[in-house]
Amino acid sequence: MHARTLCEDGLVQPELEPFATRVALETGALEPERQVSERRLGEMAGLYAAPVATSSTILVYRVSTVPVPERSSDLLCCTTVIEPGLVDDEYFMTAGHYHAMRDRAETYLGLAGSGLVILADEAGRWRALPLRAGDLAYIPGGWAHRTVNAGDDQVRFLSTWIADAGHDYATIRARGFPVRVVRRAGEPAVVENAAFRR
Ligand code: S6P
Ligand code: ZN
Repeated sequence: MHARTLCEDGLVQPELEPFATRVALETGALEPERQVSERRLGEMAGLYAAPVATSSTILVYRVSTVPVPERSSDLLCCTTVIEPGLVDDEYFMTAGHYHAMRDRAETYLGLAGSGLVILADEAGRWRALPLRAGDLAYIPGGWAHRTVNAGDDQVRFLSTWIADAGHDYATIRARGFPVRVVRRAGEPAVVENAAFRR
């Protein structure tokens, strides 16, 4: 547990200064921008049903983070911007993960675009939540999560989670999600993932 400093009078001594960050709604960028990572298609080989060239530099998504101490008393926030696109008939998506500390919850607030959050638990149950501007998706502990861009424009969203959660990508890479989101007759469809391993 992270101890707070107590003053002699018993009051909690704050450790951090309050601060403001601007979310540019029209781009998903943070102002000021401090920590940005980009996921390119080649790094996602094996996550899509269709083969992907590991050399592909096509940008799939970008994550901008507000850095804070990674402890249970703080909240991490970031924006994610997923480009529109398809790999064969499968929509562009995030890699997806469980939190390393499985009980850590998270919220996503949709800012733009037409997304779907795919969730799965370790028993193989799955759920799909809409993520458009104004949608708040609540991701309880124990649910792996992946966001899919099921539209023709960027999907942008803000996530907030308990800062010591950590990320377990390996389990998803090994097992996949029970479902995939594909384009059928021009519309998104959630279909069984034949490669899923419980
Ligand atoms: C973090 C949260 C999101 C994702 C981001 C990219 O816990 O769920 O900020 O990190 O959307 O997805 P991924 O699966 O590559 O981390
Ligand atoms: Zn997460």
